[in-house]
Amino acid sequence: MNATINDLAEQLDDAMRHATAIAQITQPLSLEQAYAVQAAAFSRRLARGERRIGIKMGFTSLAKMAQMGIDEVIWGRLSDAMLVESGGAIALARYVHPRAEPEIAFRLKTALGGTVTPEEALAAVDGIAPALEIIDSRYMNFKFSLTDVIADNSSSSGLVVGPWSSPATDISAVAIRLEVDGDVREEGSSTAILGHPIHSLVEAARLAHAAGEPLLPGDIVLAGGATAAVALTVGAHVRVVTDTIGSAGFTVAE
Ligand code: OOG
Ligand code: MG
Repeated sequence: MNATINDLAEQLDDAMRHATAIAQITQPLSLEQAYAVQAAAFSRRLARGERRIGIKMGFTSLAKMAQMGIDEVIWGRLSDAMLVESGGAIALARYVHPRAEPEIAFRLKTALGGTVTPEEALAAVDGIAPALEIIDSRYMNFKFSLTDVIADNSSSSGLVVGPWSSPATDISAVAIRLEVDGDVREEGSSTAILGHPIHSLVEAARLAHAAGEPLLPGDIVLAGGATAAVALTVGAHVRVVTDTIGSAGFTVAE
């Protein structure tokens, strides 16, 4: 018998809470059903007292598409429990097999939803920051199909946000490095994110609106990894370093 949307949501939520990997979903899911599983799993977090703080975009760069073998833009939901203070630490044991990737974050001052131009999207922004996303697939070996990863909140597990810059800042070609213990592990540019990160916000506005959850004032939108992600190990000091909008980082504890 096929598992229901709620069963799948419970399995993924349990895998997340217990940091234990599960098998990929065997039954075919439509994109709509996969997002319904994601929404149901996120509702369980909200029922435990977590608060929605925005959304993350995925597979908005060729580097990420190539690393994971998926070339469709996806999104996931962010909660306050996923926020890690810049300079703070995470406990590796709370994740299955976490990775980090360097991103650009937008913070909104006004609601945004539906079909918008890049100019309209930018007019809703009150801050732009360098960020790290901590991704952690709840599936064994970090292997998944498009619908698997969507159901699993697009692997979203944490975010670290650096200093906020003015929305007037030129982010068309920000040099972005991912460093571990001071060594450059990945290098890229904000241009890698759909040609310009604002295009990711345009997509976010469209997708969130289509899901009946338009972006709200105060929301954070992660534009997607500019480079491939790196696996986290105990003791690692992970940083996103940019040439023009600062840096952010965290440490991996046991
Ligand atoms: C899926 C999430 C992709 C990004 O920034 O492209 C993503 C994954 O790689 O596990 O967050
Ligand atoms: Mg990401």
